[in-house]
Amino acid sequence: MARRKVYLGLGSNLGDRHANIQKAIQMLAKLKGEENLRLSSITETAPLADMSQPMYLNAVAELTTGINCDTLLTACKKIEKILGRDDGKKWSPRPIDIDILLAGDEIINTENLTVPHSQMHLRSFVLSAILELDKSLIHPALAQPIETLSKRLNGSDFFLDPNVPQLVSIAGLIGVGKTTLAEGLSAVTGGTRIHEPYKQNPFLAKVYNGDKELALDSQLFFLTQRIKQLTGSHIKNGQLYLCDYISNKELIYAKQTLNDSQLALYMDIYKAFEDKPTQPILVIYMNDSPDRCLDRIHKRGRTYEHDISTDFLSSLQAGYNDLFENWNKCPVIRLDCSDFDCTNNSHLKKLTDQIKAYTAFRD
Ligand code: PH2
Ligand code: MG
Ligand code: MG
Repeated sequence: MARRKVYLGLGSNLGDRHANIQKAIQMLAKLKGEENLRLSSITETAPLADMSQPMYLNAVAELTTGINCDTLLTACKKIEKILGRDDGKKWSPRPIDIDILLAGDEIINTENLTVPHSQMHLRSFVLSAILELDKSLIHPALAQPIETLSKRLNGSDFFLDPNVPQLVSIAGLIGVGKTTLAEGLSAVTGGTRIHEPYKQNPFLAKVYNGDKELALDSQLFFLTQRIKQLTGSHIKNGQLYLCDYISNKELIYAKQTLNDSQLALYMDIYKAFEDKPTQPILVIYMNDSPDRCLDRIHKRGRTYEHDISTDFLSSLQAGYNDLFENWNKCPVIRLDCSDFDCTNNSHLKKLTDQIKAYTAFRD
């Protein structure tokens, strides 16, 4: 077949880890027709999934080769064996693991082999090593630049865990379309919707109308509802949920709406319950300008929302941007809503394909 660039992931967490990687590289360089092998820097990483394992060294190698992926996989397995790997249980400590990450724009889904690697987009150490070798690569299955995939992780590493609730939370300004998106995604995926109960909040309209005394009550109502909706036996491991808010937004709103003494009390209560609600495994952060959000707010015509200002929305947006600037709890897909239509089925299907890559949900 035609020569193309193949990226291999190397990982070692047993024996002389550096020597193992060097020996694997020497053997890979001797593969037939291979001339231009390049290696990324080698980084030490914490073991994913099983934290009791020793630390890993990880790196990525770039090969320019015409060897097809089946043959290459056999060659990699042979090298793993020569370097002392036994075929023990999945994800056990090993002198060397060699995975095919990318092979040109090939997409392979067979019993033995998935290319691109099924979890590479969840690992910052893999994506940054690839970017060291080539900044311009596109992930052919996800149809996204590796650089975009890397930004979604903000430097952290994740793995798909089917044994937690598959909670996808949608974040973004009032009027950006979070509820419409949750509904659309739920229709496409069959996932369960979780909706912010703003209508049931008896204080909200009064607070919007300027009653600052009730701002704390309104915040406490939402906080209580978040915990009720996102804890308890109705939230099941492995099930897909599409939630039209992210619990952490409460702090952003609290800082906007509460006075100092209200905020101090609120913070104490918030902190005591912070880790109670189920955490999202993926966030979709919807982005649009405050002006376009304000347009939608006026169109939907909830009377109490009538006096929301662009300034208020801009402050909220700054709060959200701060939140996600340092977010490392799960991947964040940034959705530019100037060219996304939450009611367009082909837009929703494309986004669903991205979501599937970050959750253990399968249809
Ligand atoms: N590989 C795994 C499982 N966990 N963790 C780190 N840090 N690096 C790896 O290469 C790795 C892992 C399965 O191959
Ligand atoms: Mg591996
Ligand atoms: Mg492997």
